[in-house]
Amino acid sequence: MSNFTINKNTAFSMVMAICIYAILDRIIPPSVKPVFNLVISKNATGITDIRQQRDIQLVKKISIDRIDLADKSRFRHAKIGDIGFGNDFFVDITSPFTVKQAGEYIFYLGSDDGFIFTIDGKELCSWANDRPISKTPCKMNLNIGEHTFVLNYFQGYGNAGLIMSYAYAKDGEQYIAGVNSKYIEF
Ligand SMILES: [Ca+2]
Repeated sequence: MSNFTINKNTAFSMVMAICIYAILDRIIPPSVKPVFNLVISKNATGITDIRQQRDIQLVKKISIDRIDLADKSRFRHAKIGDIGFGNDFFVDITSPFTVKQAGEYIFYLGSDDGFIFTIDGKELCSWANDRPISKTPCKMNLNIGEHTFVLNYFQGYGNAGLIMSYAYAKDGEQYIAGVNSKYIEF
């Protein structure tokens, strides 16, 4: 016979503790470092072009640590979960960043569906319509100091996703937007 016994009260307390943990785990959203502020807007009509007239029904705002939102073929953060609206929504991100080494940079915009990428008011690249997730490289020479990028994105229907990374052209190593390096800080 074991000396270790669990009376009814202890067992009840343990079950309660597990239940409370499970409930809290479900109701408290996981938090990530708030680096980028996303404005996610549900459109009332189908979206087929990033530049089409918007007819916004509903807006939500969420902060995330990195632009790595293509989990399970959804507009989804690996830790926070689904953050889009399913179909027909726009996402707008405006963010400052600091360049630490002058030179040519390549920004890789992976999107399903379309996007427009702008730095310091200059539109660098875009994909107007729908597509399966694909990467578009966008190059720009940047001076040391503060800059601002704007990323506009839309999801029409079906699969969705958005990933942004960057590289210092001479180096070539790619970093996800939100990951600081010796080249850029967000
Ligand atoms: Ca899509």
